[in-house]
Amino acid sequence: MATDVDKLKKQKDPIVGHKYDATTIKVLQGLEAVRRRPAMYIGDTGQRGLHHMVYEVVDNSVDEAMAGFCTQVVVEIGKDGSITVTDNGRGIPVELHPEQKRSALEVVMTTLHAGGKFDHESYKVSGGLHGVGVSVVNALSEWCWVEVCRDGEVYRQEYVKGTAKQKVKKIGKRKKSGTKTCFFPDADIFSKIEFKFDIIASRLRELAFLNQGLALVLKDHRSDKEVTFAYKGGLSSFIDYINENKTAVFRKPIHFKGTKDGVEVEIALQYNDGYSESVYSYVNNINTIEGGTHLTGFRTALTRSINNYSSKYNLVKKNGISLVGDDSKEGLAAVVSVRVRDPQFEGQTKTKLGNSEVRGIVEAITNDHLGSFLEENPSVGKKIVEKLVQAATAREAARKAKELTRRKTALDSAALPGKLADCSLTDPEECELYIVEGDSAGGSAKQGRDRRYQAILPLRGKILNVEKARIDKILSNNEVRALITALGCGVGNDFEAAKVRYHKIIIMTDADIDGAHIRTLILTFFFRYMRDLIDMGHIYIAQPPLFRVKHGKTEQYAYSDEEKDRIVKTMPSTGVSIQRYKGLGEMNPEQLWKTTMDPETRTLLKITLDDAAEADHLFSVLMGSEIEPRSRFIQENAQYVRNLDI
Ligand code: 0RA
Repeated sequence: MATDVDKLKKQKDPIVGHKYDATTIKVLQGLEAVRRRPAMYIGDTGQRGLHHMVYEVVDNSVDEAMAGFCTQVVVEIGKDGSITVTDNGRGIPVELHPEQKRSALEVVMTTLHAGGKFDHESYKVSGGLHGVGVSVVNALSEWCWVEVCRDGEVYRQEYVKGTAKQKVKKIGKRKKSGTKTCFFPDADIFSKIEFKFDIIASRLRELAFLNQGLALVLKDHRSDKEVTFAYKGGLSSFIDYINENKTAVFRKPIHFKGTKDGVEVEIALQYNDGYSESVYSYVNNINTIEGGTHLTGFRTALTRSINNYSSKYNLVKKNGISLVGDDSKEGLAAVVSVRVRDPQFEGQTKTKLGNSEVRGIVEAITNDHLGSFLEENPSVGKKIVEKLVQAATAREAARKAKELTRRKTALDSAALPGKLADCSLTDPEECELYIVEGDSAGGSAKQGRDRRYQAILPLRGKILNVEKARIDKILSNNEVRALITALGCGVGNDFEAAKVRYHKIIIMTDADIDGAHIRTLILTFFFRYMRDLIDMGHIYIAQPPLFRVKHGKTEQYAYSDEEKDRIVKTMPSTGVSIQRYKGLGEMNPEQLWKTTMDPETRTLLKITLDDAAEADHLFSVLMGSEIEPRSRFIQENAQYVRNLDI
């Protein structure tokens, strides 16, 4: 296949309409590299990468806001499926770039890592997926245009697959400054071009929390949906959102900011009466899923401040209990956001902050603020200590419960649960575990499976709602215990994802409300207690068919209403029978194998978590104890719930 450079060489009059010189070649080589290996720049060419294109453009406007020059960013999904991002910042500079002899705008849009004076270089991240630059978006777009309002003029330039169609043109006058970027991703690069409102919305919401006062608007012209995210409270609002469905231990989140050696630190936290922790950390607006030095600094200081406070006022000894680091996690909702000039990212997914100096800075700022906060707000201090003493007491009870279960049935793989029909192979890589709703479907699955590599664990009825119970109670639930034992990777402090006995863990429930509920319960359990299994891509959802369409001897299965209609249309109108499956139990073992379990023909949905804070909120609303927000949420977000529930 001819590259753009090759094509250009063959043409007397280059497509860009510019002089064909060294700069042009370099630019085209850069863009060509991006188009040849898009995944290196935006992660992948599926849904994730597609949406990353939007984030990349939005991030540039948010950077302008961070610099103090922009208050609003509007993202529009066009009827044609394009994306337009408009901000009211200073506008990308358009003057001639001294070395490149081209407009700065053109340099920013067409050269990789243009950087420097005309880009927001300061907080940019090298090597990561963020901050690769808007030129990458341009290179991966079928078409793109930018309009810049500066000094009373409107400038415009258009591009095709990353190359400028002509020089920057003046096209009109306008007093207010700003930048508008519109692009349509290239169908040669992306597998499917369909932007999802909910995915973009949750990133904009997150950015609005992280950038106090900045308004981010999302308009969908396909459906006329529109939302504005703007939070006066910033991280405090983020905490309110996380704790929306929970009962806070004290009313207002603790919220503080500080700067040291050029590192800006902002933290908000609050305790709720739940048992799990929801802690999110960010570096330059990027979610550091694997944590890092900023989070370590925060945790150390949190435990230290509370311990100092409780020992100074003798709040713990009275109860004959001592607090350890883990106790300060129970019911903790916290967001730690730092801005670092030259962040180093480490870890498997390059989302772990490595800069060692940040640890001490966050620790010092947290000690300082939390120390004086507790002194000045003794009633809050007392409530926190009470909460943590409860946690310590439960920790002791859990230890006893775990010991008990270990003695009775052993939570390790030595004694597998009686209901488990294990597979004969033992290499986890090859093995699958089907978690099946109900004994009867479990029976069909056992008969229908390939017993060499497929194991079946039937769960009877609903498993315990882990959002409402502490670990000791969860561990005494038979269904949960059978699951933990079958998986073989332990739980809580003993959890080790690497020990899991199956690399595909497939949840197979009925296609009805109960099935959806059970599926969510199981997913919640994985999310709260075996999160790594989700992150490592081990958790799947089986897709049983909804219909069987039969005509004479031919029978076909449909997985959606539309598919059923399509199949029916291909058949003569007489003698067609349609069976709607209400449960897995209505299929015989052979049908279950053919439609849902045979790797050759089945469809599995892999559970991924791009936005843990959003998932956390969703799980807590769906499974938490407050009924009112749950029903309101389900009404308002039926679409999104379906997405998550899949
Ligand atoms: C650097 C300098 C200046 C503006 C920007 C970057 C800028 C970039 C983007 C990208 C999207 N929106 C943006 N808004 C502004 C201007 C420097 C000056 O005017 O003195």
